[in-house]
Amino acid sequence: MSLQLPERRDRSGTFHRRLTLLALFGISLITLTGCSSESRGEWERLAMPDPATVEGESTLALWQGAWIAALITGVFVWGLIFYAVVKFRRRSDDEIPVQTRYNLPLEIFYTIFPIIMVVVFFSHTVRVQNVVLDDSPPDNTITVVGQQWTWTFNHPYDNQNVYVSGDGNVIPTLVLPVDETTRFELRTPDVIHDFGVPGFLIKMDVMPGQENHFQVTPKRIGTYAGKCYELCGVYHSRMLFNVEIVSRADYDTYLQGLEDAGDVTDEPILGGAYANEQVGLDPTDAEEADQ
Ligand SMILES: [Cu+2]
Repeated sequence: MSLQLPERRDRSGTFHRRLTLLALFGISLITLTGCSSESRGEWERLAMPDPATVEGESTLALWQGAWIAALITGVFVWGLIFYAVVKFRRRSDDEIPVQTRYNLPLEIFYTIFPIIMVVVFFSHTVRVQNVVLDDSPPDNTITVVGQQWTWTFNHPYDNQNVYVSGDGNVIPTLVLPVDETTRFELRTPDVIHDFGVPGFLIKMDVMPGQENHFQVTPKRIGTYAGKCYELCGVYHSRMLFNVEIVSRADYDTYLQGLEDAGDVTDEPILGGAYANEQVGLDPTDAEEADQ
């Protein structure tokens, strides 16, 4: 017995030192990361990107609202748990607390309340979905083609189709006019891809044989990054693209530039054999990678 006491004291000393170190580490982490206005914005948006489109604002509001509702519920439930743990902890008298059964008000509460929560979450989700998937006639339509392993963007211009396409080495750029609604018609000749721009807070599957579309209204000029969100195959990681939101005048200049460069067809390029030619990969490379 006499030997155990110093050992115990030692252990609790180490424990306290570790706890202090952990607390210091936590405080310095918060202090070091929580200063810039950029990271403050990230905290406010709960890690969502700053939406670059009008539609993205609704998605962000849904995200924030859902987290706030979940946190309020969490605090309430944690409170009840800690209350029960402390109030009914084991005591020396070893008396079992009153066992509550057939408590009708309590049972009604925990049945009705989750149903109300699900209804509220569901109604807000449907409301935001209607905003994000709004189908009213857009100002512009761009046919987006996902292909193994890049993207082609077809813009109607001058009663023709002008296009830009990436290849194995070049990441294509999707140019969009600001303050105008642009619809993306999503097409693929091969496998399922997923077209998305994190800054737009939306993505959608690009599926063979299915004509998916959505539209966005970019609200500020800038450069963004886009990518394929579906693990579509061996060179999936190459399916990146840039997005440039420009003024109407710059957009017209850009389209004219594509026409002048001869990147013109009668109809939007939808891929197929043409898409595979665009890949820019040595066929033997692709074969090796397949194995
Ligand atoms: Cu893909």
